[in-house]
This record gives sequence, structure tokens and C-alpha cells, in this order.
Amino acid sequence: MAEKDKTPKKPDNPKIDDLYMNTEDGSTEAMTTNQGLKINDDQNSLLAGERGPTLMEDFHFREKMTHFDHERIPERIVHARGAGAHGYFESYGDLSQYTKAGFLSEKGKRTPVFTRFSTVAGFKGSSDLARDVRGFAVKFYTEEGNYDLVGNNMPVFFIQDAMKFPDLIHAVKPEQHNEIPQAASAHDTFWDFISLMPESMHMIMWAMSDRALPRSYSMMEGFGVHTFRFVNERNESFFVKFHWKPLAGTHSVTWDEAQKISGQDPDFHRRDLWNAIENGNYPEWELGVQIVPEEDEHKFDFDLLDATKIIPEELVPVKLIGKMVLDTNPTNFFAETEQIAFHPGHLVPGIDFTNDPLLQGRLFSYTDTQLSRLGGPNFNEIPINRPISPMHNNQRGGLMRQTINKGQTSYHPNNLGGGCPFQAKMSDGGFVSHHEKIDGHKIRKRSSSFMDHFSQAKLFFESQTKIEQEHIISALRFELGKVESEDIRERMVGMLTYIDGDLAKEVAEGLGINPITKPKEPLNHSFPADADLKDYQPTKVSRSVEKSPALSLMARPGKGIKGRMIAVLATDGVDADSLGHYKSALKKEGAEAKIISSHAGSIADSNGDAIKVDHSLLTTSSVLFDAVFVPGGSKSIKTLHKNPDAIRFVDEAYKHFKVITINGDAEKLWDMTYASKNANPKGVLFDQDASAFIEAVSKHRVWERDDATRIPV
Ligand code: HDD
Repeated sequence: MAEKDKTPKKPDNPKIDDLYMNTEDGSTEAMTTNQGLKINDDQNSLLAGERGPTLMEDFHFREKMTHFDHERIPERIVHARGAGAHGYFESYGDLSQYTKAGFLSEKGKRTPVFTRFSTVAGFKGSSDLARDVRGFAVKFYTEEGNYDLVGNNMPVFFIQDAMKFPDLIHAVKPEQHNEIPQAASAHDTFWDFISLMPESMHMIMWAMSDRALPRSYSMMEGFGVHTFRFVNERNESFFVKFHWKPLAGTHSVTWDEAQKISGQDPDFHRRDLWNAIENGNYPEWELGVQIVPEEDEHKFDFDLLDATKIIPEELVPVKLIGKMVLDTNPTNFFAETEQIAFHPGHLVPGIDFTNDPLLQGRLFSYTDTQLSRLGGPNFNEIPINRPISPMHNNQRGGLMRQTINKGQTSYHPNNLGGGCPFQAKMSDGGFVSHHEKIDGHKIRKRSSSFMDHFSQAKLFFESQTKIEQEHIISALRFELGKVESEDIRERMVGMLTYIDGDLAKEVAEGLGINPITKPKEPLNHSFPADADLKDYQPTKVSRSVEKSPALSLMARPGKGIKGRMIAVLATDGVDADSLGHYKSALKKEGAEAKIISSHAGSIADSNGDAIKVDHSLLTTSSVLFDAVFVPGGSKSIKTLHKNPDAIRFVDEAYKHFKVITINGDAEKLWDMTYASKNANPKGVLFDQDASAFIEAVSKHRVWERDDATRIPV
């Protein structure tokens, strides 16, 4: 039976008198030491006389301070900054044709999950809005054991072999001499490394795209990246790529916003996830798979084992097999989000690895890192890491062991312990690795089928819409503009010529590079000593699809405006009808309307009713919102149109391509903006009802607003 929750019920508005709260069963909760001794005074240390020194015997002080002194654990080497939530995965049907995984075996079957999103490069306290890859790690607590899908929001990776991972991370992390810059790839060591690694070029296109600036975790795709295997009951195996598709669509913020958000609210994504769940706007993703029969392994013009390649969705469609809903926030960030330990090697029967050398290396790294991060081999006993299925084996001891193993035996085979724990037959769920035939020489060498580094980079760039291409160009101009070494800039621009001539030209122009020097072949400087360069040429350079529209963020607008943040600029005298109509329509759609006013506290609407102010113009900014609504009300607008912060708010929203609705007298405020100088401003609605606004906001941004970036705020 579940243990009774003894957490004191918090009064809604606790007053100092309520601070001795009763637990549900009526008992009070006295403060104790870790040994259970009730504490009488937690305010003063034990002194030798009122003005005397602290006594060594003050065991309460020593215990409290010792625990505090050890409160932090080493942060993750990568993906240190993150946020997570509980939820469930629901299978859409029976996938037993491809996999015997129990959690995918029947329609409607639910499996609890914990999902953690993260940035890669920044430290634990860094901003959520760094230009970076996002981690997308899901732990499925299945009846057959924990299954971890430890992916990213981009489907490829920078490198092909795990051997290079420490180099990549050393290059992107703050530089070793001065530990600058934080959570940014825009610096010399990163681009020095990248400009010497042509295999990174495809990933660089993704990382410089708007994918690296998600609007919300709930608006980004997730990918397993590697090719994995599905294995069915007949031991037939299929190659599989995993995809998470957000129901809210894929949306991003602009770089200018990202930089401002980093100052205004570095917890932007964390807060967004937390609030969405608290407000019942649960983020949702569908799980999709691309399945390739074993016999088709060599049918593609790229290698399925190469993590720098995608299978274009136009070649192998994504089949949707289930849905994940995140509906519960963690109770305690440290205990759950910080202590969760993911591992691509946590498998269930029916899912297996391939020989992707990046994946194979990861299989070592993840357990190893937990030993230093979580302090020993028993991290699996921390509640968030425990499987829901029973766990029995002969592992014993180690730091912080929680389980009290009973009986005499801790070895196998045994007779004294009745043979327990016994090995499970395959028919009872015993895991058996896929019987792949391996026959080869022991060799340190990359397959030549991995050597075409540019075709898919080109495919990605050329599949983007014009505005997305412009963003990639600006991102490269920014990133390389921050690089101090001219050699590195030039080498990198030269490398871009292998992806797209115009791309290279545009970036070069922004950097003042003329002429562009194409780097001399070989481009790759990650060869072993004694390499025969002939071996490092691609066997094939080709593109099976010319364009893949699925690679554009615009391909997935999603439905509705659930979780969107709407700024409502209003102050005393705001038109009550208009405000009421919008607020209720937005709430119905799962969006959050926040009243932003010239002062905090509350305002009186045109009926004299008090309305709570969510933020004053001093404590918030347009970059934290998706769209702006300015209701009428002559008194309200009279105040606002004289307030430079209110004018700036509207202008800045315009600059960032956001939908703006101006109703009634609010036109006076609009007339004060720079944006109003455009006779035909796109995406600005005048005197519209809420349904027109909602429809416009569901498209996320008004990208066709071509004068937006000219607004000088
Ligand atoms: Fe990794 C964490 C995803 C390559 C070594 N990785 C980590 C996390 C994610 C990924 C999402 C954070 C999990 C969490 O929220 O706790 N990593 C990836 C993806 C990769 C990848 C999608 C390429 C396809 N990683 C990769 C390689 C290595 C590592 C090649 C090393 C050989 N990754 C680690 C790590 C981390 C980690 C050092 C840091 C903290 C942790 O594992 O638990 O072991």
C-alpha cells in the first residue's frame, strides 16, 4: 500500500500563525535532526555564554552545516542545464510485427515516463536560450524494465565516432585558459575544431538554423539520432529511426529575441514547461518511427550507421506509433530532474543497437559518468532511476546502498538460495542480444561509406524556406564574427563553399572576406597518422532526394495556440467588454493572457471592476510573449500612449514578427510606434474579434512582414 503522504497541507494564503501546519492525520510536524531528535532552537548556535564562542559540541549546527556544505553534486559534463517532467506514453496500436517491446504491443497501453530537456554546452546555471542543440531524453518505466531514448532535437550529430566526443566538447565549452564564453559556440576553439572536421558540416547547418532557438520544449521535434534495431518475436530485425513530433508544431524565436530573453528570463524554457503543466496545458508529442527492413540496409546513398546522416522522410515515411503527454511537474528538482540518470544502453526486449560507432561509444560513457556524478554504483536505487518492474541480482554493497538484501547467497549458481535469482528464458522476457553476424579484422578505420560529408548538408540548406536560409546566414555571420582568428574564419567560409556557393558568399560578405579561399584537399584533419588518404574519399557523393520539405520548421505548424503567452497591454479604464471577450476566448484555447500595466497591483476596468495585474512594464518584456493585444478604453490608452515602455513593447513585438491586435482607442498608442510608419503593416489586426487573433497567432509568426527587422529597438 502506498505510504500515507504526510506533507502538511498548505493553507491557500499562509499567515505567520498558520506556520505550525497540521498534517492530514492531525499530527504536527516537528523539525528534527537526521537522527530524529526534535529540535528546540534552529535560530541560534550553542555558545559559551551570550557573547561567547560557538561550542564544538553543537551537534545540530555541525550536522546542518555539513549537509549544506555537500549539497551540490558534480553537474553533468554535457547537458548540465535542463528541466524535466513526468508523464505517460500511450501506444497507438500493436507493433509486434516489428518489435516485441511490451510497451508498444497494444492500443491504449500506457507507460509512465520522465523526460528531461537540456542544452548541451552551458553550465547548470546558464541561460535556456543559448544557441545550442537541445537534449530530449525520455525514460520509459516499462513493465520489462527501464527503456531510455536519449536523443536530441536535431537528428544528426557533429561527429561520427565517439572517440572524438571529448575533443568536440572541449572545443565548444568555455575556453580552458579563461573559462569564457559561457553557453556559446561563438568562439575560436569551437570553430577551429569544426573548420577542420568536414563530417560536422551537416550538423552545423542544423545548429545554425532556428532549430537551435526553440520557442518552447513543447515546440521542438526530438530524434533518437542513431539507427537502432527493432526485433520481433521471430527474431527478425528491422532498422529503426525514432522521431518525436510535437502536437504544438515546431516553432522558434529569433536570435535577437533569444539574446534578450537570456537577460530577461534565463529560465524561459524551464518556466514555460513548468507553467504549461501547472495550467493543465500538457505538452504532447507523437512518437514516430522510420522502419527499414534488414535487406534494404545498403540501398541508400549514405550509411545507416553514420550518425551524421538522416533518412529523408520522403524516402522512408515516419509512422506514428504513440503519444507522450507530460502532465506532472517534479516534486523536487534535485531529487528527480538532477538525479535522473539516462543511458542509451537501457533497453527492453524488442529494441537493440546497431554498430554505429558513435552509439557504441556512448554505451560506455553514460554509466561511467554517473559514477562520478552520482557518487557510486548504486545510482539505480535513487527513486527516480528505479524501474517499476522487480529488480533482482547478485550485485551487493557499494557506496550508499539502499536495498537490504535478505538471505545467505549473493552468487549464481546457488542451491542454498533456491537458485534465485534465476536467468529468465526469452519467452519470459529474458533479454537476448540480436544475433548479428560479425566477421572482420580488428581495425581503427572509418568506413568509406561515411565519407560524403556535404550532400546532406546541402540538402538541409536547400530545403529551408528563404527566411530560414537568411537566419542560417546571419547565425554564421554572428558566430564567425565572434571568432578572433582570421584564419579560422577564412577556413570555415571556405568549407561552406562545399555546401552552397551562395551561402559561403553571403557569410563571407558579412565577415568582409574577399576573395574566398577554398581550403586545399584533404579537408579532413582528423586522420590517423600513416593514413592513406585514398581511404578517406567518399565512395559515392549523391543525393537521393533533391529537396526535403520536412526539414523546414515551417512544415509543421501544429494546431491551435495551447501554451502560447499573450501580452495584454492595459491600465485603469480598459474596455471591460473587449478584455473579457479576449480573455475567455484565449483561455478556452489553452493560451495564457497576462495583463501588463504601467504599475503592479490591480487596475479598474471601464466597469470599475478590479483586475489583477500580472506584470508591470518594468518587470517584463515583449520578448517573453508570443503576441500582443491592446484593448481600447480611452482612459487606459491615454495613460499608455504616453508611456515609452508601452510603445517600445509594441514595436519590439512587431520587430519579432509577432501578431498584434489593436482595438478601439488603442490606435492612438499604435500611432506612436515606429511600426505604424508602414502604411500596410502585415500581421497587425485592427478591431478584430478574438477568433481572428487566435487564428493569426496559431501561425506563430508573420514571417512575410518584411520591414520587421528595420524597427530600431
Ligand atoms: Fe550524450 C548526456 C544525447 C552523444 C556522453 N547526452 C546526454 C544527454 C542527452 C544526450 C540528451 C542528457 C541526458 C539527461 O538529460 O540527463 N549524446 C546525446 C546524443 C548523442 C550524444 C543524441 C549523439 C547522437 N554523448 C554522446 C557521446 C558521448 C556522450 C558520443 C560520449 C562518448 N552524454 C554523454 C555523457 C552524459 C551525456 C557525458 C552527460 C551526463 C550524462 O551523460 O548522464 O555521458
